[in-house]
Amino acid sequence: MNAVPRYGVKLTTPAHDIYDVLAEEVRLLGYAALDAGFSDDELDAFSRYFEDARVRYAEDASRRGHDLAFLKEVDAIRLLPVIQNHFWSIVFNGNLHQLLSCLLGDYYILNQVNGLINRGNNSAYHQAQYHRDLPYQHFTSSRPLAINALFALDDFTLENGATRVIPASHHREAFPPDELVRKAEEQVVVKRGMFIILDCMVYHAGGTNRTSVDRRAINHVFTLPIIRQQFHMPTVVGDPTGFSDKQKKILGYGLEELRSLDDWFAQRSARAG
Ligand SMILES: O=C(O)CCC(=O)C(=O)O
Repeated sequence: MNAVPRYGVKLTTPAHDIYDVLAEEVRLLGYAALDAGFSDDELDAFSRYFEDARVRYAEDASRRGHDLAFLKEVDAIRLLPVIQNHFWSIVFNGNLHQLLSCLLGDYYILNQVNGLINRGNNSAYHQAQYHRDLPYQHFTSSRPLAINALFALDDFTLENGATRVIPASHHREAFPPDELVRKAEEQVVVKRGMFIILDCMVYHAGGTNRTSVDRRAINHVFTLPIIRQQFHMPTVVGDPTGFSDKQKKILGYGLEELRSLDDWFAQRSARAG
């Protein structure tokens, strides 16, 4: 293909494959879409597992005496893969991790993973308010600190409330004026089976679902290991048998804070050995 015409350009960002291109799209605009590569049969199965997890999660919460409606938690299934372990194959999707390693390097951890339900018939949806995934933070960084891989379990359409983003807003500290938000916001329409990859500092929100059918998604926040996990994954996952060393590292095994000087010296001697 012919190069894009330009002049006065001495420096360009190299791109060796599609992942380099997508990574630069996330750096520049704050978001990009990535195909996870699942078949229709696999996506149908995820859809059934999700509904199963949704029922079990609500029953379990009620058995423990928690009222999800009172807690404003009806839109979320926290720790979805812990409830239904088929979802680990989305957490550890190969295409996703190829892109994450371009964006976050060779050490990043899973901060949170939630099933999300944007219910139909114009229902209120907690995620429909603009936010950053590192909320309350107002700084910019030269590289991403955290990435949200939002997996579309259903097609995201204009009618069912596809995710809205304010492109490039991760490059600014403050939330833009409302007039600009209305002018600049983009709605990201994707087919089921795609991830929307978001720099966690780009402002984004779900849309209103004007159809009668729920729009379901799974968010996966991955961060540099300097950021505390929402859930301490090694504790909630428990026995890590069945996870590879790389997967255990992503789950945050081996990251525990040191509790004593003896812990410090033990760590030093393991590294020296
Ligand atoms: O439901 C959506 O489209 C947006 C989800 C969201 O805002 C999030 O995962 O932080």
